[in-house]
Amino acid sequence: MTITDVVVVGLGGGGSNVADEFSKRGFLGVAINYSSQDLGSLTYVHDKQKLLGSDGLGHDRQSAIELISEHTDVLTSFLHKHCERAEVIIVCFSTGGGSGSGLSTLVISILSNMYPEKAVVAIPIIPHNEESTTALINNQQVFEELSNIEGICIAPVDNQKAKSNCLSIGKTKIYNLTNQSIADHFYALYSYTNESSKSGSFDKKDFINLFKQEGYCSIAEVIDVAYWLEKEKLSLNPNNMKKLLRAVLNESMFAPIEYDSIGKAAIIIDTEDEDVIDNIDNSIFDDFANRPIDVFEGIYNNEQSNFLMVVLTGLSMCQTRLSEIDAILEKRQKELENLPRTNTAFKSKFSSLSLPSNKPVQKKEKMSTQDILNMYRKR
Ligand SMILES: Nc1nc2c(ncn2[C@@H]2O[C@H](COP(=O)(O)OP(=O)(O)OP(=O)(O)O)[C@@H](O)[C@H]2O)c(=O)[nH]1
Ligand SMILES: [Mg+2]
Repeated sequence: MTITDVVVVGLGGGGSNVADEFSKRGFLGVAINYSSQDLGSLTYVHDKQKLLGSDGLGHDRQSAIELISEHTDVLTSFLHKHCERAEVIIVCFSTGGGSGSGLSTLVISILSNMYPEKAVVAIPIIPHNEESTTALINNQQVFEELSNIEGICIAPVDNQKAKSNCLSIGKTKIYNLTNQSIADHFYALYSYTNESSKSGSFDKKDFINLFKQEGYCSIAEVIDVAYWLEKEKLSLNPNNMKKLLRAVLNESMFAPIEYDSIGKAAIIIDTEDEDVIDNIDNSIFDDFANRPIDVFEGIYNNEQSNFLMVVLTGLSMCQTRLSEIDAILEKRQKELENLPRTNTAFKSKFSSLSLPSNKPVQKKEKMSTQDILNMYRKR
């Protein structure tokens, strides 16, 4: 059965690929794009909207807005059709391209204006450090625009994380790994809202309230707590669980977080090992400047599981990551300034050389296709 209380809207190529992964896991997912090829490559989304005016925008995010200005009702009625019944609306897009990046803040503003009572979660995908200057500039523009929209939750995914974690694998695999990992996190969290527990359940209202929090979001998921502790050479105690959380956040697909404020948090613990449960308490938030205003807990005792998930919302903007991109852009600007003026004129010393065998070309009368055809016709 399709999950309809959480709807995922994918914008542009990258964003729609993420929406496709959500749909594969049972969420209602839809895609919006200028490119029919990109839309054609999706397998699981429930509906697609091709926008008119162009077939892809070649990283020009400004024209996404200009082109949509003639057809805004197409966009709003598509959004209304799919988001009306949802409680949480997730909007995925890459910030570096043209279509998704250009449409993103418009779509998010339309949605939060149309549904002030719903949780709107933006998932912007930040380009990695080696990407084009245009991609990096587009990213900075999107984050400036996002910071002017009130009341939304922003979970920034960072392609640089996957690139640094898996140095030897190609671009497509990096994208797939990242997309799957985002959808897996949300699916795992959502799935717990259907499970009951004597020790405290994380229910659907908790899920919704968690994402209604304004600010930035990150998710740390530990499939096997014992394995991670061993890997980090840590024994089981509350202080080390805090270190574990920090290490897992560092390795996640999400952009590096800031520790200067936190709004809400969810802690899901699923293990039969009571020691693990007893060693996780609110001291895991000691690294933050304040304690969360609300913590939603879900404690489950499924056999053979040793699972921990911590979701943080209401964090500060990912300043460190955005400043890093500013520094790269500054360096590239200096490189451009020091470049000699691009020379496009070419003059060869030999362009008018006449070879001995060169006979002047005799001007021939142009033949019609019928004449050529006649030459080959059987007489
Ligand atoms: N994680 C992830 N990143 C992607 C994926 N596809 C593209 N990207 C990133 O997105 C950027 C390119 O944006 P796209 O989403 O392809 O662009 P678009 O929104 O379709 O816009 P145009 O094609 O320029 O009109 C690149 O900088 C990549 O960093 C994907 O499937 N997963
Ligand atoms: Mg595209």
